[in-house]
Amino acid sequence: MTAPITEQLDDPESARESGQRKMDWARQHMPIMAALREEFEEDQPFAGERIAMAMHVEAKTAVLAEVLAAGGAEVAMTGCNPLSTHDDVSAALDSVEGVTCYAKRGVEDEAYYGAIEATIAHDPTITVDDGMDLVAAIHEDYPELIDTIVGGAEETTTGVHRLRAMDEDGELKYPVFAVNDTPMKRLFDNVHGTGESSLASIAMTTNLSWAGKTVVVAGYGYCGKGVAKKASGQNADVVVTEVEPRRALEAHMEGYDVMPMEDAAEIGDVFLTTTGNRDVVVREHFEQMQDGVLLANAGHFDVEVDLDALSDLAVDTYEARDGVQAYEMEDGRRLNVLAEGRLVNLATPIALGHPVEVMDQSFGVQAVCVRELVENGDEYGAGVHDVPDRLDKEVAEIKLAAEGVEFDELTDAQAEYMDSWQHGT
Ligand code: RBV
Repeated sequence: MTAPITEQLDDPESARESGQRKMDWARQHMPIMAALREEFEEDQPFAGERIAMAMHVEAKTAVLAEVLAAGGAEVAMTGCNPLSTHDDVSAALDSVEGVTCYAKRGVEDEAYYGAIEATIAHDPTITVDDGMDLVAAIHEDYPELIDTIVGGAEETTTGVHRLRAMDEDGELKYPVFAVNDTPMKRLFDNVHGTGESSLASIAMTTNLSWAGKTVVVAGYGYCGKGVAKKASGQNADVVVTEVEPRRALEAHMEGYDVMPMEDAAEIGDVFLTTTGNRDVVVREHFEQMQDGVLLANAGHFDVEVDLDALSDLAVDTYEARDGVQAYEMEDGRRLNVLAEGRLVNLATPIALGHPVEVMDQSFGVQAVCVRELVENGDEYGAGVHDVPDRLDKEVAEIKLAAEGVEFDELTDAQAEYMDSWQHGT
């Protein structure tokens, strides 16, 4: 089993200082977390709870963990992607009272899963996941813990998708909130967060411009929409590929070129996958691509670009830049893969994840979901649950108050009008 990060680093003290500065910066831009921290410090809602978390271990996530700990929880944290951990933040988090952090960047599978097991060894009463690794590990290897687990919360589209599949098979044995599906998460994090952070990470990693490029966005879900919009805003020509007819039509009506990947492969300069599915860019596409293309993925798992097929086709492969692996084809074309096909906004060497303000919202929803599990957990049966609207609205109201934005309320007559069907012309 993996040891806490402090025991894994040569110089944990300087790592801790650097991580603390990053957390301090994040905190300054997370008014929702600040408000919830104040409430939790006072009420201690999580006293006696043990919360296991598997998320991207960087400064914003660390703020979520410390806020839960400030509310009385014992928190055990690890990563949800081997390349997204910031070791300095991990060390800083490990030194927060009530938190143990096991995440280390770049570890192999054994240490990655060893760290997940280490968090599970804390006998969690609540799980907080980004991608469902904890729920999966507990159900497969530690089912004896399920009885004492109040519930869980899931951050991302792919995790919720997997959980719903598990639920449909009757295999999900405790309640889990679909944090991803709330307006406060999906309309901001998936759209603006993924759009901004993916493009920023690609630009910083390659030092290349968006203007004049043909950018192929695979998938026009919430993430795809964000990426397409931001790329278009940077003066790129955007091509969208889709499998769902209404989304394809939506992209078409937004003014993007919509076509099969087979055709897009020939014209794209940058390929960015956001589908959550596997085998989106494969051998026959690589065969068509131009010299110098960039291949990046913004979906949760590294299965969208078929790297095995790319390796098979390549006569040579080398690190073109930090975070960029070039695959040279027999005819001399070079296809450049960013971040090993993992989440490009989190897994390149310079990646920082989504902007702080966006994660404040997503993690605000996480935090109130954890509070809901503690307060009313027995009202939720095993399975995936939508986050109650009142909780999502609570988070929105905290943010609006912090921004100094006032908004209207329905009058009694308006509320009655909206609830009635008798009123016509
Ligand atoms: N995400 N986290 C960050 N901590 O910087 N950036 C993005 C961060 C989350 C986001 O909410 C998305 O649903 C998930 O990562 C995909 O793994």
